[in-house]
Amino acid sequence: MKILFLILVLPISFPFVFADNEIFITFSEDMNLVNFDGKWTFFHEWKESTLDTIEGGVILRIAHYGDYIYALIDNTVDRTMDLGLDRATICFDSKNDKNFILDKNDYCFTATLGRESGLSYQGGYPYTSLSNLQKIPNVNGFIAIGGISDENDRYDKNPHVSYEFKIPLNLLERSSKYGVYIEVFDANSYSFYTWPNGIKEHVRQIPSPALWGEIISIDKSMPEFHNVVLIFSVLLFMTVLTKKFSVFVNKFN
Ligand SMILES: [Ca+2]
Ligand SMILES: [Ca+2]
Ligand SMILES: [Ca+2]
Repeated sequence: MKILFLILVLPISFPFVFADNEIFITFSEDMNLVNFDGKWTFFHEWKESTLDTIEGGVILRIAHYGDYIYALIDNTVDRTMDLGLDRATICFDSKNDKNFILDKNDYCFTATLGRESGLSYQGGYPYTSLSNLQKIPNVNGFIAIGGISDENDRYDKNPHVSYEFKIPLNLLERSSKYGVYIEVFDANSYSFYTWPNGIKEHVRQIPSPALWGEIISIDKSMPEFHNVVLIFSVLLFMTVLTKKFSVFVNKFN
């Protein structure tokens, strides 16, 4: 059991230093309880998730559970409900290639205020748009929804625009690190809020992945950690059982 204890504890026991353009993503079973209505619905809903600030007044809560990444983007500064226009986009650079343009394993997902169905885009299409993104069919389990906050919001009780996402990890190829870009748009002020800050140069263009930040599962739990522990525990249990059984058999021989 000592070995299992070390495997469980060592990855999270060393001090880590994060740069400004890094987000630490945590494992949270509570994500299973998220009610996808585009807002912080009840007191505990997003409490067990990582907290980051995208840009003054725009909050990100993010976690992973099972086969999905879960994210809440809370735009407390957008109090104008521009239905069908206010939106938030999260982009992932799978394999963290940091290429100059988005490649085939890079994806963007958009949630729009007032729309229950989100949009999915894939990179690697140089002739489709300025960002070489192509709209693709949504995969099973994907959710991206924009909503209007209420008194349950953790950061501001005044009604404002917020977004919830459920993004399938298998589409992104499971990894402990991705390149990430987040963009939040308020149609009323025609303002973009981005993470990392200040990298958006053209209104219709997603910035180059070379400029994006990174999202990191520091305990490596996002790709496979739980399966490894499970397999190891089963093997350990079998070994102990076999040894006990052989002692028992020897006693009666
Ligand atoms: Ca909710
Ligand atoms: Ca707005
Ligand atoms: Ca990539």
